[in-house]
Amino acid sequence: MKIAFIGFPLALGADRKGVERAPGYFRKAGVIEMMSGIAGCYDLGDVQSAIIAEGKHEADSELKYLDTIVDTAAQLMDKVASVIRQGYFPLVVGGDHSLGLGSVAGAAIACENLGVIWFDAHGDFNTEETSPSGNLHGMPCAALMGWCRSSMKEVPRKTVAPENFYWVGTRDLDPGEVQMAKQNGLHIFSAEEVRHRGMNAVMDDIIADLKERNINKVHISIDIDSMDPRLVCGTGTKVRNGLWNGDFYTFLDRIFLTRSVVSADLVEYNELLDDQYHTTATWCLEALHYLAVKIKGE
Ligand SMILES: [Mn+2]
Repeated sequence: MKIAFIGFPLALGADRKGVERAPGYFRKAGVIEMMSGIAGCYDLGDVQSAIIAEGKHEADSELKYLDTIVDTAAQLMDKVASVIRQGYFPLVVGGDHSLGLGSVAGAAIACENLGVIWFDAHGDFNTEETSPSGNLHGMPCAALMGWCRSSMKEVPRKTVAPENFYWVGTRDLDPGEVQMAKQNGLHIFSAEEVRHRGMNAVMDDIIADLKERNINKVHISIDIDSMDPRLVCGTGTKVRNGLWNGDFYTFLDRIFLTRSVVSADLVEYNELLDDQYHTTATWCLEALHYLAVKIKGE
């Protein structure tokens, strides 16, 4: 399948500058040419909001940059849905993880009974009530499941059932999230579980569950903070004891073997936090390279 590259140069959901530079950084590094050579790739440019984020707090006093993020995510949703319907593979490059609200919602419009794998150190399913920071990149999954009350809930025209979500690499849930996860029986495969059982065993479980639920379309949302900070330092919310490259590439091999992956995100690369050798940028470029190889086979 051919790739449609979509940039989402927004850092407002993380409320920390740097991640908005990533789509431009990767383009300059030649990512479009590289992907064109592997799978075929169209650069659809960047999604940008017409709403200027002047104040931190807009419609909802607790939620930072809500209006701008909701507007941008809604545009991304339409783009992702139409790209999938035209037979291309949307690869959305952030930017912060609030973009998941738009990309997952778009994939859910285009695909019946969508499954979502949220590959991340965090849960990102805080609601307005449980968010400790008011940063929207910690809330997209809650909005997608229909748990939010702010205008975030208006973006997904179709919600995704909580049982269709799978979290992998999780190791930093906020107290409210721990409670919600228990109450709703969310499928959470922590980094610790991956370490103890191995990624292959975890993927056996996920793939069996997808089959059982008749889910044959899957969106994968990759937050680079899923990885161990010793490997990936150029990101804003690092958490110790993360995943390793073997885990990551096994995950991609196994999920693409199901031939069900329809769209993907790669988010939270922050050039300003990278080391002098740009180790994290290199990690991302290699990940994008491998994704292109896998997408080609879809
Ligand atoms: Mn995230």
